[in-house]
Amino acid sequence: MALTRRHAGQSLLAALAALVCTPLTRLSSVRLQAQDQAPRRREFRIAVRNYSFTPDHLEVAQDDVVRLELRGEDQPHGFAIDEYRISKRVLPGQEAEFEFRADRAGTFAFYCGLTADPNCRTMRGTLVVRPR
Ligand SMILES: [Cu+2]
Repeated sequence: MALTRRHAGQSLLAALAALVCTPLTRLSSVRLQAQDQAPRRREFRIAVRNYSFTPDHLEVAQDDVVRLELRGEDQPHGFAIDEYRISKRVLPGQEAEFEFRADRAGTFAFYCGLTADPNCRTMRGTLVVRPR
């Protein structure tokens, strides 16, 4: 009787282990993949002053929703990314905020497109969108 009960107990444990452990392992790897692939929201604050963008290097994953807050600090500037058809004005003492979905992978230049001040041509930065 005692032997049967112990045997039944072991079988029950084995069955529980098979039921609980295996699906959990699979579930957690599925969840990890989902986290890895789910579009995220990314926010960057960029100071625009002295003919430069700070930071001047942004890195996101493809399909992330990217929110940029540009803070103008000295004179009027612009912020443009041709491939994403983004062209914004950044005025001194003001913030320009906007969002876009980074649906194209690659490395893209951003720059100030104002032509009145020749120094604006030196204003450059890079957006890297890693492919999913
Ligand atoms: Cu400028």
